[in-house]
Amino acid sequence: MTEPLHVEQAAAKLRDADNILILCHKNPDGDTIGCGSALYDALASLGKTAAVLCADPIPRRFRYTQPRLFRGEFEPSLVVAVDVAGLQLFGDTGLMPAYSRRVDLCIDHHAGNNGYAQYTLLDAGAAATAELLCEVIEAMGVEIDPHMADCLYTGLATDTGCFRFANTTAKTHRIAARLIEAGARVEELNTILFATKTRGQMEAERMARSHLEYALDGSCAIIWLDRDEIEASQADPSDLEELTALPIGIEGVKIGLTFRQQPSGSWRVSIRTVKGVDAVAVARRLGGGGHLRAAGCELLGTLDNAKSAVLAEAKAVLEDTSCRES
Ligand SMILES: [Mn+2]
Repeated sequence: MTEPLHVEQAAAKLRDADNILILCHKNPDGDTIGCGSALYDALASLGKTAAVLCADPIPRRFRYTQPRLFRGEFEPSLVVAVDVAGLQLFGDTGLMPAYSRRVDLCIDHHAGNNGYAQYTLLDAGAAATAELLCEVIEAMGVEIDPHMADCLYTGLATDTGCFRFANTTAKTHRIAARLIEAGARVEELNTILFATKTRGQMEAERMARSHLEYALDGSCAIIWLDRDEIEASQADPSDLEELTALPIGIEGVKIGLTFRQQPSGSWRVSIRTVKGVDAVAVARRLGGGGHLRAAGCELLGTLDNAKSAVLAEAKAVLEDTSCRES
């Protein structure tokens, strides 16, 4: 069982420690990387030795966060995880397995966090771990400098889809305002994060759009990319995540499905839904999971079989939804 902490207690643990290792989740996003980099800076400003460890490379678009990466140069006395909801999300490459089983402190905002750390600071109402970490850093007595502000803003902006998703609260905006006052480069960051695509990403999008099809009387839209196309696009795997916003963005569509073939040949399915339609319910009986409006699963076999299996679940969920509405 993990022991829950509040912000001041988590800040005290960090202030009292030295040789601190910060762990991010695999397939790193802007929140985990932004938090890792900002926490490193905050600890370094207090004269502490610290470093960041992630099982996967840092995506190019986040390279400005410049996390100081761990290469085994010190023996950690405190291991802190940021934005990691469960042990399975650490990944198992490189040095990670040696540390992911002994996490002392977890700072997170996922309601499903399974309490793997000795101590946990969890606020499921926070839009991003960055929202929570901003308060922890201030409670540590550290003044947020412009680079920390950039990193924390990256976490807030990416987890809220640039302050558009339902998780965005008045507090999210108040924290963002503090970060802007501390020097976050809002225009530059939003251009990098939301208005720029790599050529690989554009190429993948072109191919995925060419496969667009509708099902279930137009209430469902599907795009897909097979392995050959993904490789031909030369897109970074993390760049393909944005494709999942395309089918659900079409007027009248209630369930958007994106099928991506994995190196093993299986199909990774991303399920996005409009408000009132439960994405997890579509994924659950296929062995997947996720959030209310964004879920996923992975299926073996041919694309046609995978599509039929998901569409059968989607149909059941839509029928169930319309029953409840009428
Ligand atoms: Mn997050």
